[in-house]
Amino acid sequence: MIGRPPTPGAPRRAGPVASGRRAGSVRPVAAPHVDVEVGDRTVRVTNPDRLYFSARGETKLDLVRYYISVADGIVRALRERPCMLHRFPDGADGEKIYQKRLPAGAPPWVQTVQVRFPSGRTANELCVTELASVVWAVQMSTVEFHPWHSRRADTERPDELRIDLDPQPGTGFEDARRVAGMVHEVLTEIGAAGWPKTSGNRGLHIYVRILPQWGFVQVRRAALAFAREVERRIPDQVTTAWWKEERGAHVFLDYNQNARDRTIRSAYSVRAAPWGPVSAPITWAELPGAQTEDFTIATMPARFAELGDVHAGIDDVAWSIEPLLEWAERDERDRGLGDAPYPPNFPKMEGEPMRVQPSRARRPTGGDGRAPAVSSPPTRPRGEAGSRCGGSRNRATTNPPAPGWRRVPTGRPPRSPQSPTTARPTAHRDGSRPRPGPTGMPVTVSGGPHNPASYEPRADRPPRRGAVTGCDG
Ligand SMILES: [Mn+2]
Repeated sequence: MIGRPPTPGAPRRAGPVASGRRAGSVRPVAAPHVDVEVGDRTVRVTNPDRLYFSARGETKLDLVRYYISVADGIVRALRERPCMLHRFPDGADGEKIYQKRLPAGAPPWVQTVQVRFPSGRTANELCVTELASVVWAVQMSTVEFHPWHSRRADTERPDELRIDLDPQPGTGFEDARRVAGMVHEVLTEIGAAGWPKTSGNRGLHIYVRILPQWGFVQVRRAALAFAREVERRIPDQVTTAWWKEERGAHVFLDYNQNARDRTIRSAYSVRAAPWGPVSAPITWAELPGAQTEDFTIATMPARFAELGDVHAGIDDVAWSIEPLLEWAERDERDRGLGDAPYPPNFPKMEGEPMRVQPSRARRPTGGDGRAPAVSSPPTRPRGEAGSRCGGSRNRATTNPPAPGWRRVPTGRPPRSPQSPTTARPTAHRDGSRPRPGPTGMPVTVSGGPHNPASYEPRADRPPRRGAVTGCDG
């Protein structure tokens, strides 16, 4: 590096090390920090040589380089969303810290968005508006980025419907690929675009941009109706059963990822595993041949340099979830399919069936001394889509193609390709960027109102160390 002018985004080694080590030490001393230029910001990265990924030996600075190499991709995936951080101060093999609140010591240009918890307390979470705040989060030992599916302009109205494909024991990524093909088919029938990406583990995520006009309860309801439709079509491959004991060797469509405060790994986020897998956006054309292990921090920079962000168009058009809410209504009316269980940390929701594991509910007495539970609530008759065999009963009655989701141009300016090393912030730093959704187009969506009674999970605990992670396939 010495003698070369600093290039934007290129790490600059610190000068001679003035450590407190005794003179005469023969041990090589690592640079205590490097200053990384990101646009017009400078981010100091401490412990740049700390081993983060043991399989190939990438360091913390290599992780910084990775995120810089996919600059506008990671910023697009996180932009203006409350973002939970998974931090690994000792590298990906070490302890995990779940970090909701912005870590202390952030530079003034790092932005936040306030979210509210059931207790009434609030937290300021990281709100990425430019690449430098991603790099700063990595400096704070963040490996994984887990954004909300809503944005700062209205955190209570998601603009992203998440279709989460989790292969269950006995199935794998290839099964998820096949199911994704059916997801694509159903989305195409209703005229909506889905954006597939690998999860970084064994599953796939497919995102749909939606108009931010409905609350979390309704977006989750729409996701459940969509999942049940896919399940009806390929019941031997898909399950929507919340209880693991009922899922069998199927790909689980996790509708609960659309609940409030549920977050999953973003596009371009690394997963904390020794080989540094990445949640990789792919195209539908690539899907049949895609191998999840092909996408790592070692391979993604070249892919991104060649193809750019294959999800670059994701914000261009948003859809109404009305057709899916109609499916939900029809499921309830004609098939007796009501709501499905929420994750355990949620309060009991209106219309939710009894949240008890079916095998426990069948026991004559509960182990906790409570009255014996009945086997099934009226809104969830046996044979519904939540059970393995329920789907096949309804196989012949798939929903007819909807007239098409309403396409609404978002009025965004045309995209311009950016070179990773000269990436500029893709959003206004004052947060004045127009929110996703219609701008200047008459929109006549008469969708359901935001449910004011939307609950919040108990999520305001301090960060846990080494806790067991949630569901991801
Ligand atoms: Mn998953």
